Amino acid sequence: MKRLALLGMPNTGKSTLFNRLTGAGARVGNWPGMTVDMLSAKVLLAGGMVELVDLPGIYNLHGFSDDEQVVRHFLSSQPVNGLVVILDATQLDRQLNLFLQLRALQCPMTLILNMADEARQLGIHINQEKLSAELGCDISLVSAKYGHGFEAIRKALEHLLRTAPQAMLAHTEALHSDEAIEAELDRIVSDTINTPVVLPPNLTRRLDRILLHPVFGLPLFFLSMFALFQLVYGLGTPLQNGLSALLGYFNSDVLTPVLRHAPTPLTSFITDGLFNGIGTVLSFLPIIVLFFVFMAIVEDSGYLARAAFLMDALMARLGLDGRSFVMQLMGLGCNVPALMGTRVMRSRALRLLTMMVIPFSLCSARLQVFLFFTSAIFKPFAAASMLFFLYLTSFAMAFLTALVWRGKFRNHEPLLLELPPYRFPTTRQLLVQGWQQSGHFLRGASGFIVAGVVLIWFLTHVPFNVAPASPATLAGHLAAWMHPVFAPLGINRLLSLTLLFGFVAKEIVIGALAVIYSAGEKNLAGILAHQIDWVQATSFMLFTLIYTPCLSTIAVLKQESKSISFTLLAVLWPLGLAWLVSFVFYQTARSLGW
Ligand SMILES: Nc1nc2c(ncn2[C@@H]2O[C@H](COP(=O)(O)OP(=O)(O)OP(=O)(O)O)[C@@H](O)[C@H]2O)c(=O)[nH]1
Ligand SMILES: [Mg+2]
Repeated sequence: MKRLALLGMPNTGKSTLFNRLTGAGARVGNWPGMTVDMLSAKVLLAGGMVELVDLPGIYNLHGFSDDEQVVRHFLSSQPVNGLVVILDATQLDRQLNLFLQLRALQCPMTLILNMADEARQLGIHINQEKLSAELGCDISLVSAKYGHGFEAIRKALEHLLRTAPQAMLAHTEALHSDEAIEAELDRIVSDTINTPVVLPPNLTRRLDRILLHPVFGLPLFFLSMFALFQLVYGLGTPLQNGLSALLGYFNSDVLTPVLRHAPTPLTSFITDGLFNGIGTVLSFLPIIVLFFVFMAIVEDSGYLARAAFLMDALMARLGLDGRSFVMQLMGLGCNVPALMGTRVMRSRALRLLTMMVIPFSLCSARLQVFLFFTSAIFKPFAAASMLFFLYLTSFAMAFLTALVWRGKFRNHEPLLLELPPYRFPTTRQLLVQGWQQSGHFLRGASGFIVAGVVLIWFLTHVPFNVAPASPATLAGHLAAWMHPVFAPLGINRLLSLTLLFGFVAKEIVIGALAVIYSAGEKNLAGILAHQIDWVQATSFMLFTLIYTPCLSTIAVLKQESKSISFTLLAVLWPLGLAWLVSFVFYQTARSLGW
């Protein structure tokens, strides 16, 4: 199959274009370094299937951060029929440099100038014909986000495929002199691009005057994050209640009548195991979807890059930088992509230290556990405050970790960060991102949840002749064995079992509880409120927050660090910290008579 690769500087809209052309769901965001790995998809061009590859953005061909290596490795190991270079039409004076470097690779190529809408707004005029003649290459001026110019793109790609029948490897070692490129660049830019001397006062500059304010900038940022979370729960909770009521009807009016004549263990397996376990997890879906949609707004607006800028000074004191903070925010969705996002960091020490702190970020899987526990144990106002306290704790643990380990991972690289203009996501983008991310959450969760729920049902129901989840079951023995470790934390036997399963994935925790107590979501909350008090619940939540997020993060930690000893450290340190924090909290609370 023929293959075309999308190449360009970070944040030029490669993934947006890729998604539009192929219908794929690559992550898009107004943040240089959104894509850190290659992604490919097929598209029908000139009557044949063609593989299109979306690559991380690169500033030049000599870069040595891990995402830039991905590109170099791809070019030198995978034959391509042509390169599709995508540049930001508003920054051609800076970006054409990359095109000239790529041209030296002697692959057939076509050039796409994206962000035509922004260029027009800024009053930038590009003489396409002249530029095309100067560069000796087809040029299309498009707007990937709004779908303008796709006819031209398809024609250009088909033309590229016709002129390049043979797939070939790019010569990434090709020699070229940067100085010669600079001189050529200056001449081309002044001949073909007309930029107004005074840029019109645009929205970005006006907004930044407020949002990057030296004093109010940071409080404003935290205030908006706080408002965002309020909105997610405010909108999500009624939806969640609706969904769990629906699931309840399904259980009482469909499942129970259908299973009336089935043997008892089978009924128990299906209703107490599969249905309660999976249904309880499913009822959190509305909140998770909303959460991802709102995060997509934050990511796509460009506010994330501002957060990095605002937090940089503070993070530098911890041995991190502004980007580490942004990765932590991305980790609120899921830690795995956030860990991979650290590939944009060149300094290995900085990268490792950032990877140490990301797993403390309270991801959507843990959020689900806390939503459940706080609403079961606390009154509404206290529940919201508790949740907020857990978010604060997650940042406190991350900062503490950085402080403790910054001596081991010393970083000397200053932060150079581009602040992209503010952009407002289209509804289409929001829907696609919300759908993709939640789909990812569900797919990742579903396998684990079903397997975990089935396993827990067996452990808590075998042998069949004793009461489920009693000390005589397999689960009872396991819990007795773990008891000495968890008793000083006020975590009872059954809860300690869920922690064991939570090590695999936090999505399992609530499903596991539902199976252990043989109860659907509503009843489970009542049972829990009876069995444990708020001190025990808080101790359990603190432990859940701090210890290892899931097996997937461990796998990614290993893959990205390529070091077993680092991975061990990144697993054992939070485990120890979790125990210590819960211990101190529980013992202090009890000694105060709470
Ligand atoms: N105004 C405007 N914004 C666009 C256009 N195309 C993409 N964007 C926005 O530009 C930002 C970056 O888009 P991405 O597709 O993630 O860029 P990328 O080149 O894949 O970035 P990296 O993966 O970081 O290299 C997002 O906020 C997009 O919504 C466009 O034609 N016009
Ligand atoms: Mg991308």
